[in-house]
Amino acid sequence: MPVTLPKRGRLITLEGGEGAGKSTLLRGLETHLRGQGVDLVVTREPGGTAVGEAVRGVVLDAANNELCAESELLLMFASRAQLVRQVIEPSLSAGRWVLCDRFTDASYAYQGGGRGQPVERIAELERWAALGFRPDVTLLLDLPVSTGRARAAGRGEADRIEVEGDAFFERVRGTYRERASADPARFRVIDASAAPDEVLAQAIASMAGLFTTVAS
Ligand code: Z5A
Repeated sequence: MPVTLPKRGRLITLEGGEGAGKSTLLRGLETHLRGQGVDLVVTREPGGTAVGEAVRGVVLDAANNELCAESELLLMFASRAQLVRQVIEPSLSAGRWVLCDRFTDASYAYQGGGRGQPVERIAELERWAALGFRPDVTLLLDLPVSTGRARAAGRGEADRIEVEGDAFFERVRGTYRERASADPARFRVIDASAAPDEVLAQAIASMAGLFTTVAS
């Protein structure tokens, strides 16, 4: 069935804890959205630009265990500042849609909830470095920490953040859920413990409203 696409593109982000199934869902959504005629840019954080990918290498390298929480937060926003200016803003202005694996909510969840960095400092960085960009829709893949960690365990060596304990990931999950409750117009909470096909179906159903939006 033909759909109406808005003139300005839409920013859709995927969030969730470790092993939540974001990469799996991203592949399914990409196929679905392209099938709907959406001109789509798929990207990720940290990363998505040459500078951002270099930053990703630094923040995830388990050998960098001396990296302090403040540097970690600033590096996430250094990557984001590049992505917003080089990829997100130009794409949306050109009417392209952007599907991004993680965005600023991850900084609130991991650096705020997980590491205890002050929320007001993250909010200031969001306004300044990320130009206040907020996604049109954020799909939060929610599942128990133990389930996600069990899925991720089979993947080989843990990165610098994955070595954290369950208490860290419980705080991350709690922060995501609080943010979703506080902004139900933007967040769609998906039961990520369901089978992959069902997770994709939930995500597609939750985004139906985006297509019927009249050009703006
Ligand atoms: N980070 C941060 O701290 N602050 C920030 O601002 C940003 C990021 C932007 C890298 O993120 C790290 O950066 C991340 C947060 C931090 N650290 N941690 N931990 P990432 O998104 O690139 O990496 P990740 O969080 O480690 O994602 P992941 O573990 O790769 O998970 P995923 O992409 O959500 O899952 P997946 O690869 O699709 O699936 C994992 C496994 O489960 C795989 O074997 C699948 O086949 C399986 N799977 C997937 N879906 C299902 C379902 N539905 N049922 C059963 N099995 C499934």
